[in-house]
Amino acid sequence: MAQQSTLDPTALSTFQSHLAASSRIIIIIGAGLSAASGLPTFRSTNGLWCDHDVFLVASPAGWRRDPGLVWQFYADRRRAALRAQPNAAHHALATLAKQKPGFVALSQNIDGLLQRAGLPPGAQFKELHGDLFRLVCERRCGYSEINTEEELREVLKEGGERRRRVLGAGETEKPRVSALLFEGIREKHRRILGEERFVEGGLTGVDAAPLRVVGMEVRKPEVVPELRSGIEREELPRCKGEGCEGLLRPGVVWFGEALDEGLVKEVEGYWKEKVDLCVVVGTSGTVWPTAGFHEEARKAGARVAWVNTTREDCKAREGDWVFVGDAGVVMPEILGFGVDGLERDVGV
Ligand code: BJW
Ligand code: ZN
Repeated sequence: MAQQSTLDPTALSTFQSHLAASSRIIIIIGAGLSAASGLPTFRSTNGLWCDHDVFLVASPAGWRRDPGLVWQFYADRRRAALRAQPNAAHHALATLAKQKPGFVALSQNIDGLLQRAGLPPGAQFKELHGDLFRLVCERRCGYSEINTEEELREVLKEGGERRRRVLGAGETEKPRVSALLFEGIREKHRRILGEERFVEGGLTGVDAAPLRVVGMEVRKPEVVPELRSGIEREELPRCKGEGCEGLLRPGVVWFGEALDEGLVKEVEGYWKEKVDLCVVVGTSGTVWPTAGFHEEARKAGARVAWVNTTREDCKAREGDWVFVGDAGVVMPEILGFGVDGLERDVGV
């Protein structure tokens, strides 16, 4: 039996007419795009991974304290991404990229699923927060490699077992807002203000707020386990740069780290030409600089469409389209492939 659309037919039809007439189309992507492939979004984890605060694990301070734990987190995600398949939304976007030469995708995701859906060679696709399968030197000596092995090291496969052995009863109790978090914030402030203006000390819980996703309801244990994986530095993948003794780390961008400078300049260039349509899909829109891109697109003349399961995450203005639902269902439909997945004319 044919599936029924749940979208407003007028909105769908006006969106599709605009899509057909659009040449420069910018798609802004977040974790919700890959939800239908079974990959959890940051929010859906409730802010926790194995009872650790994900924002601490995915941070420069977390890396300095316990690179083994950070590696375990990313090893889990590498395994999950390798086992996942691109969903109908990835396929619909890859097809749109083939049909519209002015297609640009700006993705916060690091999972590689959109590329695996078959983006055409030369498609404008930017991974703003890096790539789960690129390994870079922690010392930024210039060495990097693409590595898609499922298990990077035996020690990373052991995952939780080893952690549980290390974290004996009574050893896990640490204050909720940890010194580790403050360490990261201190470094960020130091970098933003510069050595001369930076004043040591005086950080409070309020300082932690910008690191969190605004409005995120985080189920937090009263205490968080100390970051201890029990993995020694010597057991982790090493940089192969000549004479370099650094570790390899995931080539991703953590809070407080700068996005690739060249990439940022390229993205700034996108708003200098007319943009016809901007589609914001599956992002809470809370992480900068991406959270500001829809405004830039608007200033460049774009009409904006939102696709999200949560209406409140769509920062829609009058005249925008809002399509509430699973991206895996909504994207193929609005892009003209129908609820039944059949390709239709999208005005190439
Ligand atoms: C569905 C669905 C389904 C669910 N279908 N939808 C300006 C103002 C204030 C603060 C700052 C600022 N500028 C910088 C900052 C600090 C900070 C920041 O933004 N803080 C905020 C929290 C306030 N930003 C940074 O530190 C950035 N660096 C930076 O800006 O440096 C300055 C600089 C810039 C340029 C040049 C030079 C210097 C770096 C940010 C890096 C973020 N890193 C992470 C980890 C990446 C690696 C990894 O993945 O492990 O990126 S954090 C995490 O958040 C990850 C994600 O990519 C990112 C965004 O999350 P996303 O995708 O939105 O996911 P969720 O889970 O939040 O939301 C899911 C959404 O999907 C929800 O809306 C659901 O409803 C929806 N959904 N299922 C459709 N089936
Ligand atoms: Zn190195």
